[in-house]
Amino acid sequence: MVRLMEKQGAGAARLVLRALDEAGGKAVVAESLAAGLELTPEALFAAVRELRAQGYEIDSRAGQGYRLLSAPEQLHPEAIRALLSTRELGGVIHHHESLGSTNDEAARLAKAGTSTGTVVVADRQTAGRGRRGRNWISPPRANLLLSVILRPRLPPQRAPELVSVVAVAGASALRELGVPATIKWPNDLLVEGRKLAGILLDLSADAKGIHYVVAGIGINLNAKEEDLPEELRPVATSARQVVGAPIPRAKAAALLLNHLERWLDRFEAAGFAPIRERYRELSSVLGQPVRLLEQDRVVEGVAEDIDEGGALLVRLTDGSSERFLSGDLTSLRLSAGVGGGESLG
Ligand code: BT5
Repeated sequence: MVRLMEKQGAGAARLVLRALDEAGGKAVVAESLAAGLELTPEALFAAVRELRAQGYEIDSRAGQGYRLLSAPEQLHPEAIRALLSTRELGGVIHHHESLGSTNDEAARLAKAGTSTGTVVVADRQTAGRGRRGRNWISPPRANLLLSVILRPRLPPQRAPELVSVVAVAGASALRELGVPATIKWPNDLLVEGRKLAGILLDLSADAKGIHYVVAGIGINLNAKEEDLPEELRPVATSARQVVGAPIPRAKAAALLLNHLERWLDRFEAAGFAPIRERYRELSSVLGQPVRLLEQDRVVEGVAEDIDEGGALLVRLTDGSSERFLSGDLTSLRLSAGVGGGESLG
């Protein structure tokens, strides 16, 4: 009885939370939960009440038991803004529980003249986009789905360099969160050869210049392996899987924007050279044998370098060297065969 008494209060709430979290969104019958945790029914009820007061959404239905629906960590604009150290990025933040695509919403806002640096985040996307009609898949409320409106003073043909700026910023933010992310040219962030994040830039420009760029990034923060479709499980990972603890989404969003603004400032002040230098250090493919799919063409060779325009230089098997601005890359050593990278197109 003494042991049961000790487990009341905050300690019991933690135990219940862990058990519900481990159940992975499935209901746990109250009696077995109480018995498994050695709690009295009253202590269990009090623990659930305590968790709800903390903002956990816990569903309870007669006969079915308790089910953890969501954790209190929210992606509210105020939570992100509290952690920002930017001048321009995140000045306005729009948060949506559900959107088709944050990139589409940001493009709509950009077209309507919304200020540079405006951010769109969503808990869930119903039509999340990768490149060339591919999908970006993300379980609700687990990850970061973020787009930001930029209006760089650049000739449109230099816009692909921005993909590298975002990639370097994304990897830097993840590193600050304890995730040793590397870049797979040009727009994937990897850990141990598995895809952790993807970047998608949508550009609106004419011959005179860029109207706007929407820089979108999807980062697997808290997704568990079983949250992803089976075909992605061997090739994808999340920050939580790497560090072994949930990652606060608002903090990740703020870090990303902080790093992005710093790298954009450097890009504006000194051009692509400093970006290129960091990109090369963070690259997971340089020096590696690769297969590159560009439109209908497949080439194999060694990824030699990133040039001063963000293009990949590949030494082909016949000894010649070729420059690629876009394509899907597979590292023949890492064998992380998820849709590789492509610049704007
Ligand atoms: C990308 O395309 O990697 C760019 C993804 C950009 C997503 C963000 S989320 C916020 C913003 N709003 C949007 O609508 N999009 C952006 P690509 O290189 O084409 O890779 C797509 C491929 O990655 C898919 O075909 C899958 O194989 C794989 N994939 C999809 N979801 C994934 C995930 N959660 N984790 C790892 N790989 C994934």
